[in-house]
Amino acid sequence: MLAASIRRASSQVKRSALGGFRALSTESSFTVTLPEGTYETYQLDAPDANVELSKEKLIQMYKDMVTVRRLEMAADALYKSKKIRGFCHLSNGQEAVAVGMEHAIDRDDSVITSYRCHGFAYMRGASIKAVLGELLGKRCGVSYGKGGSMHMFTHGFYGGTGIVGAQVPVGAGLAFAHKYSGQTDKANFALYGDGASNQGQIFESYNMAKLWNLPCVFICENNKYGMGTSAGRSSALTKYYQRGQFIPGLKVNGMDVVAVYQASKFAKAWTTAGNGPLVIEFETYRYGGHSMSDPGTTYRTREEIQHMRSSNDPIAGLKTRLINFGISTEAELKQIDKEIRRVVDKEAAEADASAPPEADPKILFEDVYVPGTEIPVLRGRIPEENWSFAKQ
Ligand SMILES: Cc1ncc(C[n+]2csc(CCOP(=O)(O)OP(=O)(O)O)c2C)c(N)n1
Ligand SMILES: [Mg+2]
Repeated sequence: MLAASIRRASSQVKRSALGGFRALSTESSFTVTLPEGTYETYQLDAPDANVELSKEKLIQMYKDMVTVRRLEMAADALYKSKKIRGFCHLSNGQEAVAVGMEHAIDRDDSVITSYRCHGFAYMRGASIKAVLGELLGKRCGVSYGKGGSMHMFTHGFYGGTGIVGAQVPVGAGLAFAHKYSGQTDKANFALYGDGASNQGQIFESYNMAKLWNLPCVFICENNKYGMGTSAGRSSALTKYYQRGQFIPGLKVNGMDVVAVYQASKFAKAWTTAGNGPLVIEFETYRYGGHSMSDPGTTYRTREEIQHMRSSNDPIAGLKTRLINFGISTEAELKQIDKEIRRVVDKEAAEADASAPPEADPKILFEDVYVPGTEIPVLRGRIPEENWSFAKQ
């Protein structure tokens, strides 16, 4: 996978889409050639294996993946010190998906995913402090400390969904909203796991999205396990990119951030060109257990995890590329790692020191309705708990 070549593009001459020739102009522009085996297709022509990227973008992708990993490591430590409680699902190993995708799409595209959402929330614009603050149940959290690990939202990011698969029809609905409101250059990216992929609602969403030609990219993050169940034990067909039947599909090496970037860019262009939905399978791997209560080693071997870490790690993969092609030195990348660690530690400490939400019922009823659209009274469990918006 790391055999991909990055060639300095300054001296390169390339055929443009118009059929003429153009020299890539800047010294800092690179063409990454993705290795064979990066893609598998279903009723689709594969995206270009040559990916043009600036040096700055490649370095930013590296910084973003390191940040997401550090963020998850900080969450892990805070959980183990019992400052974070409840559900918490980390994405160590899967960073290339959130990072590569965000670099390829626009802020006004919509994204919705499962509970393994911290990296997406960060990439969609939530600060490190806001993500960790949310996990800590603090007022500075991205959902004001009321959502926790699975319920984070920012502009263009619709969660963070605890119910397996439930985000997929909502994603199709968001795609419908893009189309209905005439946002012809916007698409929805609806992510779900291999464990969600056999649910009826996934296929119902496929059907409606195809029927109505919606700009929806269905993305199966296949990390090989749904809790402790391996994909082959739950799915009659583990080629998740082929499961749209009447929807074309693309399987991508989800441990390669450049491949994820290129596939996401391709998907956005493809679906907003009026071709309807697309199914993508990002083949990836989570290093940790399903959640904090799962050591993650009872249904897979330590050797398997070690092998994925040492031969497929998305951060190490990009690091090798950056070094091999003279974009950064090992020492520069080490310095970046150190600085990111410092920033994450600082924001974690700030989030930890922040105040919890005020112990006042009004906090509970905030953000239930868009201001100005509230119903007069919201019923509580008992009449004494009824909340009158009208009286506020
Ligand atoms: C409707 C529903 N059924 C069961 C669960 C319990 N549950 C939580 S995560 C999970 C496995 C999902 O695996 P996958 O979709 O592969 O996502 P991953 O955890 O691998 O990211 C299950 C069964 C749930 N949250 N919602
Ligand atoms: Mg899974």
